[in-house]
Amino acid sequence: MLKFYYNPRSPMARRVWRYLLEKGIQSEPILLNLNGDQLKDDYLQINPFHHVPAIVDNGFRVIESLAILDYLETKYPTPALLPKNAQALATVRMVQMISTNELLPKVIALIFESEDSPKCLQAKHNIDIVMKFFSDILGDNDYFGGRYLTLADIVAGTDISLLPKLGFDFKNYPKVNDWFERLMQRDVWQKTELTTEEFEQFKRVLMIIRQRKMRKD
Ligand SMILES: N[C@@H](CCC(=O)N[C@@H](CS)C(=O)NCC(=O)O)C(=O)O
Repeated sequence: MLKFYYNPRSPMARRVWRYLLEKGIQSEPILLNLNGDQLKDDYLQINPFHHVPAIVDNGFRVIESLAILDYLETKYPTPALLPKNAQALATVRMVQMISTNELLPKVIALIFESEDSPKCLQAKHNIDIVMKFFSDILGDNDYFGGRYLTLADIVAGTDISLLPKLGFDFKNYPKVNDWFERLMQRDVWQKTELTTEEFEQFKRVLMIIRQRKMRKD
């Protein structure tokens, strides 16, 4: 069976977790608490960068959440969560990459930086740019790829879901707001959304990982 190494509070692992649930793909979940268990030799053999998520499928290892999603989507193409149309596919990829490269690092900055610090204000400014971009892309569609859920919604929806927990609402972005509410009505999303307490645990884990990284650097 497909082995899925994850932590339910990690946004990157949550992307894959939600994908597996949306597609109904059976897996053997292997929980890493990220309290040092990701640094043990047996896990470093799977992911030398000691991150979750990772999967091992019949001995084939894949790390990096976006690569895992591509691997699984190719292996389990139905129902399709990647469009075939060139423009829709490019849009889905753009949203995935913008969420990963532009949004998530700024969300993490909001967690670490004190409110009204220059870094926090800059992060909020960049998040606003992403929200405007996402609003334009959504237009009158239900989801980023059109009428149906795609990998773009899973990735961006999972990353964006941290924002309300940090006091950032979407009232200036009604299209993002409607899309987010639509996602949150889905069974899988209701079952897997972080509680306030789980989010506080996630922040503590992030803090520990960050301190370890700063000591190493
Ligand atoms: N680019 C990777 C990043 C994964 C990542 O940063 N995972 C974090 C949790 S969100 C982690 O496992 N950190 C543990 C560590 O750095 O020791 C991906 O998309 O899979």
